[in-house]
Amino acid sequence: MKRLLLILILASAARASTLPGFHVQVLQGAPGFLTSLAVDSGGTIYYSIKSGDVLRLGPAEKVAGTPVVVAHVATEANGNCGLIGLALRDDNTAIVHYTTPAITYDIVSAIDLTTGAESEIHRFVCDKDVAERGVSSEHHGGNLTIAPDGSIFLAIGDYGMGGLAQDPAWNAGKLWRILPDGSTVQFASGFRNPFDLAWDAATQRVILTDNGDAVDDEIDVVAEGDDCGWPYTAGNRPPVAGMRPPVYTFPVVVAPTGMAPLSGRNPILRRGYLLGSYVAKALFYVPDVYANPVPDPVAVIQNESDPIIDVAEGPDGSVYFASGFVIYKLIVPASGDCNGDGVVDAADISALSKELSGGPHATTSAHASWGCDVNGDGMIDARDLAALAGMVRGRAVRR
Ligand SMILES: [Ca+2]
Ligand SMILES: [Ca+2]
Ligand SMILES: [Ca+2]
Ligand SMILES: [Ca+2]
Repeated sequence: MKRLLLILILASAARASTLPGFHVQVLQGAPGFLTSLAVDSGGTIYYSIKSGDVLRLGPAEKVAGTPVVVAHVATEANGNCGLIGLALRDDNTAIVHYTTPAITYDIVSAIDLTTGAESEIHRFVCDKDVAERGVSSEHHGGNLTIAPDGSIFLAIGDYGMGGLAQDPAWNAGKLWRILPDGSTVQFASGFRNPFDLAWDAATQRVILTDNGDAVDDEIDVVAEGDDCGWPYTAGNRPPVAGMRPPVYTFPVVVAPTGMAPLSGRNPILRRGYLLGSYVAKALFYVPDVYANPVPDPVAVIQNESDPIIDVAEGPDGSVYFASGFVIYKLIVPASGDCNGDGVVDAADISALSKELSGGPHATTSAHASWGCDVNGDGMIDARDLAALAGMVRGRAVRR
């Protein structure tokens, strides 16, 4: 049975297509529907399962054995509800977001990863008029992110009732900041269903994706006090005065899921963001959300057999992502491996010369592998050729 499961997992990974030189390595299957993924400073993976378990998976470099359940929260998997978000505050504390079984509250709790003990931080009432009544399982947002000052950011979707996103009396359709003292601030409003977010401390902005109801999946750069427009406008629909338009609207429905900011530690995916997608079953790379216009996200992986739910960067720059059922590592091309065959040698010099025959261009529009960007500055140009020649000569001398 175990062997059959492994074969099925390997077979499904093999169906995905990646850009040249990128590879996908299966780490392990998840014992339930995975909703979020995080990596601690030692490379240990933590993840959440919709039905309420928080699991630990050894240092990712030597994954072995079975994942360990470190905690369970009182929730029920139901539609968009259950244990729907997890982030690490430090190596011993996860912050989780889940709904109560009757969908009466969205709860944010701290989980002690050694003892499994839960301490509630805040509960957002769902139906503000009659708490016991609860609300629909649609659109409760999901993942959280933690700012360097200890603030927790999370979004709660509109529960499938657009008007609530504009009603200041309801928690729905809002982006929340929970300060380290436990107080809450409504950071922004006008959202439909943002599943994940990141905090950019340098610009004091929240970067998030909002799932549209038509062809209007968005990337938003959100400042405190913004109204991001839902349900009065969305995507490329006419702007509404005073409402913050998205910085990017996907031209097709992708249903964005988890996202990860890149720290500069990965040799190829250095800056910007990685985004998962439910419908496109793709992992997108977004190099710069501040560019005007924001360039089209590039699918590093697409046609996965299952939706991609979350993505995270490890302490050494390794990228991990997960479908609802399997955790993977993304292997990027080595710097200098321009033809994407896994080695850096003289053949890459000819591949890079050929790549450059049409002139310098962005790494994201490489015909060959992104490893052609030898110095990792986002452009493939003559400086990369000089750097590669130096690398290949250096290796020949060492031999
Ligand atoms: Ca919007
Ligand atoms: Ca996430
Ligand atoms: Ca090569
Ligand atoms: Ca370059």
